[in-house]
Amino acid sequence: MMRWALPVAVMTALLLSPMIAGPAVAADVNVTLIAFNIDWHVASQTAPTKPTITVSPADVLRLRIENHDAMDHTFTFPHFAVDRPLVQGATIFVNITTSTADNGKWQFYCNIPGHSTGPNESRTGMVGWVQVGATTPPPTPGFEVVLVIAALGIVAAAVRLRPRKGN
Ligand SMILES: [Cu+2]
Repeated sequence: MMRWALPVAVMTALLLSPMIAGPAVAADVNVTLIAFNIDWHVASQTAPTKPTITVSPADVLRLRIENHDAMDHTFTFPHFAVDRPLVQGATIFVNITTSTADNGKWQFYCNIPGHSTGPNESRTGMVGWVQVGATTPPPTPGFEVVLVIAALGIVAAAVRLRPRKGN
């Protein structure tokens, strides 16, 4: 009886692991976005321009948006239906609740003429992105099947290699 204990434990762990590693719990993601020198920056006005903010589906992105310029901007984010004025010196707060339906990379910008140009989602100038979910698609279900087959193989090998006592 005891010789089954290890293989059964290994099998159980392998079969349960995809469920244990399942979707992450939704989180609040706090980000300070700064308009400075007619560009967006995260956390600091010296941080790189045209930032990408990454969140997981179902996260709530809590944006604190500060305008450090002596001119007006806007925070305009078509995918999430946000278009807020950001006058000089202002700080505004925008909460964006995401879902799996928002998986992808979405562009925000400033809509003051001359600050950004081009069609939505491919503007240039004062722009940034929010990436919802992984940049690469998650493994297909077929991957889990391969894992289970590998697990069965390991179990079979383990059972065969066990020394037979008292047979
Ligand atoms: Cu602007």
